[in-house]
Amino acid sequence: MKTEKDYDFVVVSNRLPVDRVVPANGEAFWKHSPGGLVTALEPVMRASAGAWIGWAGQPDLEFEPFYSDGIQIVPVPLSASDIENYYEGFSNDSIWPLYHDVIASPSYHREWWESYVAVNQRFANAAVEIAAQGAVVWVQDYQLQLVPRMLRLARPDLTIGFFNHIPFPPYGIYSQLPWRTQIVEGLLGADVVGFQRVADASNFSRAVRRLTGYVTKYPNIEVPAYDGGAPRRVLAKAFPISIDSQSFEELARRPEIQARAREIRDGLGNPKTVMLGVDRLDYTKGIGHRLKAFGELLEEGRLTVEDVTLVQVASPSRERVQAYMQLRDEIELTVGRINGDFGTMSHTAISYHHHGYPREEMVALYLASDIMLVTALRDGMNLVAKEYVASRFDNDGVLILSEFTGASDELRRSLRINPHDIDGLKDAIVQAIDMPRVERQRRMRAMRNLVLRNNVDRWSAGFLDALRGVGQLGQPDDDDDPLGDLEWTVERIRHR
Ligand code: GDG
Repeated sequence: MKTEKDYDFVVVSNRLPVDRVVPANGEAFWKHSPGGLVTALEPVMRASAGAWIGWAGQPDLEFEPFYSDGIQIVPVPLSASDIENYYEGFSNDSIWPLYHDVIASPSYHREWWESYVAVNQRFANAAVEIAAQGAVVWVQDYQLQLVPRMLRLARPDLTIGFFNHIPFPPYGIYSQLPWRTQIVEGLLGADVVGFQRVADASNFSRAVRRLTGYVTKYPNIEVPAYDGGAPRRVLAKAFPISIDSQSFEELARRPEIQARAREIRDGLGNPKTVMLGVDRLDYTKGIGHRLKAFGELLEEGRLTVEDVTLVQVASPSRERVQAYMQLRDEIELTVGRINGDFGTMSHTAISYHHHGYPREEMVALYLASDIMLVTALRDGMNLVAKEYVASRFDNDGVLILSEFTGASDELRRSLRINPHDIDGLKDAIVQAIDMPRVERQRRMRAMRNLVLRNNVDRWSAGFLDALRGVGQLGQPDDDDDPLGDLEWTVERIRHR
């Protein structure tokens, strides 16, 4: 390992990009987990002495830093109590439901908050220890919102970025949070605070104005210096995340994956239409709404199980959090009812899978499906929608996409739906089934152009460019945003 304070580019995220695998009778080893973020950041890491700080995924274990595929990995230990309070508690039972428009009720507990502060400090300290003078530190996501300020206080020489993968809620909702000012101040320690959608960035700016009175002009926020010097300018704007589009297309073009897609359709009894849902089993994903729409279409005889099958992959998630246990029961009860009511000896209505699958199998499923159903009630981006599009090199398939996802800002040629409007959702399903091939292809082609161009490399390059730019810019970044200009003027008058 290099000596301390030697890393020019440091990523800090709750989870490391490696998993520790412990075989039943063998020695534990580290497995690289090839998520989109890792794929996008690997080249940057390799080119510029990079390190990744995060939790290894197992409680009460301490690991020495090590190299994995050219990345310096720096594990941060979490105890069972940290996991209960900081992770399952404050992150996943306070912030997650609050930031997703209180679809489920957030719980607030002071001991969870205390643990969140302590664990954030631990992650910040790890970065303080290894970041070189003037290094770039990029902090990821809602579990670590206090880290930017902690870093700036300890190491004013650093350039600090933060990216929020989930939505940032409107002020009326955000203001519930007992620690709302501390979180906003925590984020404002960064030079660039990135969000998925313009709406998230403007919700954040509004929260800043309301809670701190700092002057904002989208996408800039003027923040007083901690040492009483000249104010800093923080850039808070949208950087919609994407996927490694080319690798999805490349997988989809493999003959063995196409053969597997045909096998999947055969296994389902070759219905005319295969519909697909792929989600972590999470209450934000609107799985119940999609089941309700499908169940009603079968009940009304507008669809039959001989013609249409729904494949639902619900990958296990946060299984120790109460709301997730309850959701699983509800979904599985509904699936059982629909299958019991409408299934025949030869055809099931819903092919339901509570598993995670290898990426190859996911791509085969994308290819095997005529319709992809994304009915999230609120979703930062929704990568599944983009993966479906990237995989369809045949320019076929229809994407039904909730307007409450970040992806719907870009994928305008999908069939955009409001998942709360069950009749509208049912009509969209029928429209997708009946859509002529020419129209399917026209829509898919347009969406593919976009997803292949705006891939995750472009996303990370855009964010890092903005981050490198902040130190040097003399002028505010003037995005063409008339509402922002108006707010800026109003704020100016107020601050006179
Ligand atoms: C958060 C935000 C934002 C799922 N099941 C399997 C599997 N997956 C993969 C999908 C996709 C990823 O997991 C899920 O990404 P999403 O974007 O759909 O949703 P979240 O997990 O909630 O992610 C979200 C994202 O962060 C990125 O910023 O878009 O809004 O909530 O890549 O393919 N992959 C495999 N097997 C599975 O069974 N291999």
